Amino acid sequence: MNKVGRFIGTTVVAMSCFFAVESWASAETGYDLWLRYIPVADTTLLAQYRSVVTGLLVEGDFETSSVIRTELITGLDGLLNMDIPIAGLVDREGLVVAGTPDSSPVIDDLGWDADLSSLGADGYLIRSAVMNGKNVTVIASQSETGALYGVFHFLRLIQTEQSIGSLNISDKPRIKLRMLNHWDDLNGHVERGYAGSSLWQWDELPGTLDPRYTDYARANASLGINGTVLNNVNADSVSLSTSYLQKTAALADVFRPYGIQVFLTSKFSAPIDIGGLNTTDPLDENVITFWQNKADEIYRLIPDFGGFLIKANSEGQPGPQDYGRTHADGASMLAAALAPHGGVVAWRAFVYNDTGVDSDRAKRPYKEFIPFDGQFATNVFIQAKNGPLDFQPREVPHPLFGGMPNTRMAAELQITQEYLGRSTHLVYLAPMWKEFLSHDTYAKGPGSTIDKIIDGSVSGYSNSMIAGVANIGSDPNWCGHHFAQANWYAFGRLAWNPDLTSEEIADEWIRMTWSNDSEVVTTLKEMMLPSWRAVVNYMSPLGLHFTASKDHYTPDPARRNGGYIYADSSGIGTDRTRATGSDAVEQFFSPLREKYDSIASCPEDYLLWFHHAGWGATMKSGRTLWNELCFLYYDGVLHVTDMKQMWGTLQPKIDTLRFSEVESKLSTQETDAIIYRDTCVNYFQGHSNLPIPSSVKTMKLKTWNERH
Ligand code: BDP
Repeated sequence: MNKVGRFIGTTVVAMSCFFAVESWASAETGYDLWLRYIPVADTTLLAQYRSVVTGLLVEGDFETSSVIRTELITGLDGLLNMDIPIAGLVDREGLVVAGTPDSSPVIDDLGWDADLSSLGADGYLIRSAVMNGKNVTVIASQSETGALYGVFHFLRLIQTEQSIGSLNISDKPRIKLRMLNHWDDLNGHVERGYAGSSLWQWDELPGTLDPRYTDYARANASLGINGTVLNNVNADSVSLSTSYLQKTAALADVFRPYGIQVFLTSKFSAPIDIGGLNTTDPLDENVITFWQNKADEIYRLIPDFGGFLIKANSEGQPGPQDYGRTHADGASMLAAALAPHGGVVAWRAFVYNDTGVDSDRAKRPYKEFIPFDGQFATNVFIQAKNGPLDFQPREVPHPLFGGMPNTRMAAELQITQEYLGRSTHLVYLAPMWKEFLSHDTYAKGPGSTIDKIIDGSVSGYSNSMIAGVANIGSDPNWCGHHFAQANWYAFGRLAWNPDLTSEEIADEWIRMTWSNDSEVVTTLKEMMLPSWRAVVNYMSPLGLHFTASKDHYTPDPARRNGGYIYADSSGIGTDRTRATGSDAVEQFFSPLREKYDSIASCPEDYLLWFHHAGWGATMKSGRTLWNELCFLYYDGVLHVTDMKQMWGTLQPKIDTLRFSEVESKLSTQETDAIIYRDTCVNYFQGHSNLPIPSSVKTMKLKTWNERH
């Protein structure tokens, strides 16, 4: 049994005999994620690693020191396929020494304090060094959590078969709060969850702690994720009742040694729902007192509680506007209750009530929030989705990023594939997030990219936050689709370092999750890297949006033709131009505003987001718009067929269960992608009255790179 077998889900461990667990583990269910720690396959490298690593020295008796020790033992025993001895002092060549100057006298003796302090609490150094005349590898940080991050980095080097002979690595996160948002209801249902039920067993808490909580924390810590919102943004006030806070405190105790803070959503009407008041007006004295008392109670139970995530006056949720107050009034009141304890408020900007704000929904969040720029307390983040609508397969970046220079802006990305094929379609989301993070808003001139807005550097803020709506559930493989794990992974890695490329992240993830075999690595990259473009193409290319039915999975372009698609006999797309449309372009800074406004300069990926373009318009490829649309829909499906074939070639190199599970998902994806394509193309054809070009129908299966 591989070493990580001991982390296998409790329920199964509890219910099964040893052999059942053994076969489940050896069948590789995907439970181990990217932390499989199987022996290094390359024997030359294995010998080298064994000569560099001969033992461990982890001083310190903090809870996190013990996590570090366990992780290093589990990881190195597994990867090097030997029992790694634990040393009490530097007594031989080849020790791995991990910790902080505070917890480890030998690290303290190195005198690295200046270097460590420049890396902040979460940053770390990994260096090959000499101690007492012996060659050692030191993983050091100012904080135990930072040292744990360094340990995961070190293990990753071995997992991905890199050299560890002469290391001089320093790393630190760009963004301070790297959060998962769980949209989990208290009854176990996960809103937009496609991987089973919630991980949190509220009925059993606080008495029973599913060891899966520890594995969850461990996986997150391996990526540097340091915060988790446990419950749904469509909140239930019961989560703030004393008995539920005790349950949350038990989870916080499990997560703390892994450097993870817990947060909760709170319903704005909690003072009425559980406080016995008849108002929730944020300026009402009793309401203010309710929240202060609630905050005091929470911090008595959870001293490092992170804060609240709030969805207010959105999709029927209560909020300050119900009392004629503003987002700033609501957020400030909650922020004041949390401030004495060091907590923060993430106030969501996902609002689109049509109360005379604007007839174009895409313009509403911006118009609703812009007036309050500069009015939010320093412990408030405005958390906006990547685009102004709602996690569409591709969105134009949200104009609020850059639009609110005097506000701490947090980005909300969606890891769960609500509109992107749920856990059925293989879609690697890093390229989408990279497009968003590297988008230049021009807010303060060129270079005002969204990653620099979120990390606080554009406005000079030290506090910063990024959130990902989790795709995690109780399924054995956590995410429903083995490849959906890559999106959890990619989110965490980008939250730590937005400069990493999609390819670098895919490379790491593939090597750790599947194999270091070069054919596997190359093939899986060819599958994954274009997969987001492919799904955009077979669902809603060229800036189309809201082509899905109410279930957000099956196609139904007719449903929102009136509101967002606007296909008619003259053309297709939403007119958001200045002269003839909703003028959504004015929410962007120059030169983007002009670029988007003109059909000639608008990027084709956003064309139908901003323009109602004629069917005969000429595209960069030389095709007409109609022909291009058909090409893209067919092209998207071809990539899925291509992925199926590529996956098939890897059968001899992939473990049985995971191979067949992915194979079956790819077949469904292909069937459903064809349905999506045909439904959309046929519907649009009813408006264009043009034939689907035969060249498109007979396009040959070639790899993505050859077709483009
Ligand atoms: C939409 C989801 C809905 C969420 C909402 C939100 O369909 O389930 O509650 O976003 O973000 O995308 O609040």
